[in-house]
Amino acid sequence: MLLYLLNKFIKIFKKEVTTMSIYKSKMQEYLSQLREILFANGVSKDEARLIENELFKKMNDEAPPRIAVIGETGVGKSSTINALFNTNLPVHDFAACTQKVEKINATTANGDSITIIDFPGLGEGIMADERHWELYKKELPSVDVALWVLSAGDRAFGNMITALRKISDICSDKELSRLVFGINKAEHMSPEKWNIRTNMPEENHLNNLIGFQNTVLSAIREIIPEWNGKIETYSAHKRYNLDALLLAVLQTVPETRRWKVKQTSDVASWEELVDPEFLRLAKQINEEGERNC
Ligand SMILES: Nc1nc2c(ncn2[C@@H]2O[C@H](COP(=O)(O)OP(=O)(O)OP(=O)(O)O)[C@@H](O)[C@H]2O)c(=O)[nH]1
Ligand SMILES: [Mg+2]
Repeated sequence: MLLYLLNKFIKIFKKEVTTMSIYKSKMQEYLSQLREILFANGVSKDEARLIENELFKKMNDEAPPRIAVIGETGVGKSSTINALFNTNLPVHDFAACTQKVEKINATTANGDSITIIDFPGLGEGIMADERHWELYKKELPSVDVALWVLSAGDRAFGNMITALRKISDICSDKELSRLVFGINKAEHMSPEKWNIRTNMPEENHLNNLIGFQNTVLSAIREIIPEWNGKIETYSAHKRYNLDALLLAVLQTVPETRRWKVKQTSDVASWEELVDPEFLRLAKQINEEGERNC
């Protein structure tokens, strides 16, 4: 009976508590309800305390969310993980680098634990691809989110479309709904008008990034029409939009597992690469604008 109650409690709790921020208040609310149920069932105070401790242990022992990073070789999967989580995964400038699945226990800036799985890239060669697909098939069903990384401006959609078709064959609809797409190397988009002072694309560069993201979106929807997930354009090197990318990933963690992570993110900021004089001026203008409102 108690075990049944405990499991039921955990199930309801996880459904209701979708963010860490309401974790504590909800936990208190549920604990007092649980105590009442326990006392009504003749459980003593000491026994109730033991059950509460057991409950906390069970909740905290739950494995952290598992995020897979997938895509073609060289798009910057390992670099993205390094930029997001300050890890030191090997990166290669011209040869395929990651050859086996690397599991990393990382921590977000909020202190939440997360398991990141860096996959070998697709498109390295026929033999390597066969090996890598076996890994994808084995590991993908057990992840909470799969981040598919692409490279901005890469028009060779043929490989992506073949890979996406294959993914849609090996994954269930539920697994497909957990795909997030990240378009990396934003500064490499033509016409490469990256403003070094602001660490942001200039207008025509930004327009092309938006256009490219829409083209990718249409290609995805053609293969997985029911996919309604998130897509973000970013740069691992410039740290541009990394916070939006991490947020998109965390918000895709299934509801029953999301309570393990906060939905806000705080990653290495693009501001660190902005000209300090520009930043000071921008902040000043912003503050003046707020005062005048
Ligand atoms: N310009 C630019 N280059 C990047 C960016 N991110 C990664 N790169 C470069 O892209 C190349 C490949 O990066 P990796 O992180 O090794 O790519 P990967 O997808 O992990 O490659 P595999 O392990 O072979 O699958 C390296 O030369 C990186 O420096 C970025 O944001 N901008
Ligand atoms: Mg790699």
